[in-house]
Amino acid sequence: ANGIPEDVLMDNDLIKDLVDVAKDSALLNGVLMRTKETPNSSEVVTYAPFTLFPSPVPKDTFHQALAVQTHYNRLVDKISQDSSFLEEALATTIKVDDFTGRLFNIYRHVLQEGKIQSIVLGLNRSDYMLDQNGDGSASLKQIEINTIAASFGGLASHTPNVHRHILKVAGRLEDSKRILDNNPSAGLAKGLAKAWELYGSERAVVLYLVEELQRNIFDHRYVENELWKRNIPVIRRQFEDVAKTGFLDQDKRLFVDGREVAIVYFRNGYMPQNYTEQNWEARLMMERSMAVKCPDISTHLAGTKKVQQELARPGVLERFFPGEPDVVDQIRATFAGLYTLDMGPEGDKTVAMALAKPDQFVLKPQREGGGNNLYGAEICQVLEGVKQSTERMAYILMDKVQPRPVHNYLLRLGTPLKLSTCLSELGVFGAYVRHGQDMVLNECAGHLLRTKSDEHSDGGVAAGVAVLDNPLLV
Ligand code: GSH
Repeated sequence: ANGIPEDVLMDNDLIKDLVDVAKDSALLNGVLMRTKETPNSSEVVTYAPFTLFPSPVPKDTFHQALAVQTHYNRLVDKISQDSSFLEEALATTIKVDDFTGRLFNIYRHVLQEGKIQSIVLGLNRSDYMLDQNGDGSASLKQIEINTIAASFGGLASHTPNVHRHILKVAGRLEDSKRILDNNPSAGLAKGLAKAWELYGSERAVVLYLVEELQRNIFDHRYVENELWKRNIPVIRRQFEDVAKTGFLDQDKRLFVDGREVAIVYFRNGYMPQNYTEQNWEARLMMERSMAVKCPDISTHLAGTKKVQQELARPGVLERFFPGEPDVVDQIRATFAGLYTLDMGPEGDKTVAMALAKPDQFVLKPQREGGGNNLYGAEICQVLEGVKQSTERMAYILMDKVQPRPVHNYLLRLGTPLKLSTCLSELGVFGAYVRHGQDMVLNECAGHLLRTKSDEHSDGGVAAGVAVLDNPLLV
């Protein structure tokens, strides 16, 4: 309710005009992406995909999501420091999931050798959907928390002006005033800057570890430019560059291309396809180094689906927040039902439950980047194949969150215009810096609303499924 009225959405002449206005506004406001055809050149670029109109989000759930973020920051940070928890939580997963297993090997290596950097920098994004209740209200339910390469904070800092402008041209000035300011670029940069200052070397650089195809470079550049404004030097390199030119000096300072690295900011390295043997070596070298890693290997592991599921067990949050029942309650209120697929009676129960009502669940492997989850008939197919074997332990099962669909137009280069039935996902950015035992920064760094057609069950903007959006608080 209280979104954009249907008669506006159905006014074809108005919509056609607005679409032209909208695309130009996106370009003028720097909501940009490189193209599929020329992903490594800025000669010809396009608008990043976005919705024609902002989407309604209930005010109270929006504020609930912002308010819980600093608690999530602390939670992720606490998990990252708790080796016995990580060992236990991931014990079964690493037996059957090679990728998590390899990450875990690096983790063990670093633990054994001893961490030498006491500065920790976390930049994450906790993603939610609003589950429809019977009475028409909605509950905030966490989909996942991204502790590595949490993206689109840069572009999200520039979409509010686009929607404001579109709404004004559509004759909806009052709605336009309700679009919130948002500046994750500044919030994420603040975290990077703080960690860089603590590292304490003016010449040392922030290294963006990037992939080969760099369509989303403008999103990176917004945060990067905030750093340059503060005279913090930034370089962009790939795993291959680190492998070829990188080394540690006798104090384990990391050098790449002759530059000392203060921070490695991973915008790559979250998928198995990102790694050759040489890249694994490079990741290990970076993790062993004195450079601040964003995220470090333990924080990366804290973001796995298996950890998410273990946190939902009774008593686990209490273990991380002794004497803070309010914090526990706030975090737990955002949990959807999460179920183990480990071998044994509990996991057997999960299998039976999923097979009986596959449409009510999502089957999640330990993967990032979008498009990996399984729904409906796929759940049955996969589970029938693995249910008797330990392979099932590579997955977790989660309640499927069922948000209320809303009509909107999704604007994406090369996609014909049509009215879509859409679902939205609200992300909240967190930034924190810990120095030894002291949290020296712990902030909510802004939000990201993404919207996709209900024809797709899974996938974000980078995966070509969702588009950028803004909340219209209702
Ligand atoms: N490598 C790209 C970048 O760093 O800009 C994409 C990274 C990526 O896909 N990040 C995921 C994400 O935030 C988390 S691992 N996706 C949001 C989306 O694609 O909508």
